[in-house]
Amino acid sequence: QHDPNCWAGRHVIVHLFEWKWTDIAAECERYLGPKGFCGVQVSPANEHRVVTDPFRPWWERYQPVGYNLNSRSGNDGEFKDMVSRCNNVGVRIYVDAVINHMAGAGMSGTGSGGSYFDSGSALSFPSVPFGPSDFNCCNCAGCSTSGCNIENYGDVNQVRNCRLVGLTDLALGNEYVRGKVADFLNYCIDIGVAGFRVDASKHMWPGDMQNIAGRLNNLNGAYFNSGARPFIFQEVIDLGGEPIKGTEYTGIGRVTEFNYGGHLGRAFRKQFSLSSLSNFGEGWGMLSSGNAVVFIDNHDNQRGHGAGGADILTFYVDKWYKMANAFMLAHEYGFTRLMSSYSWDGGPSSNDWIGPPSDGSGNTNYVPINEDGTCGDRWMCEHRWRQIGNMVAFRNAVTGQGTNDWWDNGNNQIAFARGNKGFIAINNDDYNMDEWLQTGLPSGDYCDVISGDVTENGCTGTTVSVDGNGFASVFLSSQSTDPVLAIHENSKV
Ligand code: LM2
Ligand code: CA
Repeated sequence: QHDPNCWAGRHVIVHLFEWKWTDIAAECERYLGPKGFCGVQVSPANEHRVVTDPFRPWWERYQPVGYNLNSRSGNDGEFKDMVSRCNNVGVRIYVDAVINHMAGAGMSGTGSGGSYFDSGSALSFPSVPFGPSDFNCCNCAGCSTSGCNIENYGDVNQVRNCRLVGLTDLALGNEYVRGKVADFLNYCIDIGVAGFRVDASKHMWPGDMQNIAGRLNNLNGAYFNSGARPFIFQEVIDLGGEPIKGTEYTGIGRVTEFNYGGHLGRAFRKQFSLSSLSNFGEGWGMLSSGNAVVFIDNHDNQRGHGAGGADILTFYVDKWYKMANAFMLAHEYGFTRLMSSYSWDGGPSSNDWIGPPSDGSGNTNYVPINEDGTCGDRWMCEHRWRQIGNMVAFRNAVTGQGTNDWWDNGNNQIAFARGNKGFIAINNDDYNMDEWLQTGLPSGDYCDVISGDVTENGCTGTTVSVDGNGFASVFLSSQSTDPVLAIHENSKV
């Protein structure tokens, strides 16, 4: 199902990567709700392996041990409290559903919820329970590689029936497995979640996913309209060149459009000019807008995991990152997701495994909020950067409007309007932008939400005067740390 079930007028979600449930609940109440966010993608909520070598990497959460809600982010009670508190302030929760596989093969131990598992030949996960017959066979007709692993992305059967990086691959064609997975997702739905980011969707047959989606309950009537269905967005990395296409999954729900962040990364890195973005979107061979979830970076490609990472912009290149996120939130295409990260030693190109800020035992730290609204410890909180967070209200204001009055200088200076609701200008050239441009907006004084905030005392940044014909003077110095200007109907002062 393609509708994210947002509160009316809300259109942006944020991935609070590795945050604890208690912190997310607080963030909904103190920031996300007031700023008009639609929702939060949370890290996997179910029991997972506790990996000690390397020490407590973030990726341990992509190795399920069971479907109880005891994870590094908190326990079942904390999860329920978060879902209710977030829903109460109009912020939805989307769970990262890891259902293609269980833990990496050849391990045994105790998971984050205390459950025993053995992913060796016993293939035993008693917490669910899953046993050997619940996994895809290997060295068999289904998966013919000798090591049971995916070796060739050109072979559809391998990609879906063999093991992704050694992760024990569930037989999602089996009635029993489908039932257990659906029970897990329904448990989350009944608590009040609004939908799922479906991990590793490329590695599951669309028919299996369709079957499981059909087993899902309607959303919880305490928070959602009666009959509302869970939002499903599927993680399929389709950069072309492989037989599996994102469009195989669009009948079930939305699909992550990985080309989007790649294109914008290359554009802002000046591999081609911003002016060529005038027809950005479906014309670029990407999914249709209603099928796409778009983002500048995600937890994988910001650290070189997954595919297509080289051109991706992250908080490590903050100037371009802010510019690209502003473009994304101003632009019509797709359903938008922001990334909220933590920094790590050696980043961005080394120590890609390092887990969230934590104590010596690997317990995740809470997220301290500084006086100025930024976050402490190593939490980056890109979603709280003024230049990004303020664009959420821009997108909420302009959603439903077309794009008009596109202007560019043939190079890296662009501007466009969204109906009569919002206007943005961006200068990525190394000379100033100084133009008299049509904003589409009614006459008045508007606060540029990139350089400042609208407060009771007016605008703390640049005020832009729009004349009776909709024109305004736009000056963006190439020396500015934020060569972007954005005004919208709700930033009128
Ligand atoms: C995803 N989407 O499809 C996630 O976004 C991605 O982060 C997950 O991989 C992947 N699919 C599987 O859920 C991550 C990480 C891998 C890591 C796995 C499992 O990118 O590096 O693999 O989670 O934790 C790790 C080791 C790998 C090892 C594997 C199995 O890095 O070397 O392979 O565990 O033990 C033998
Ligand atoms: Ca599979």
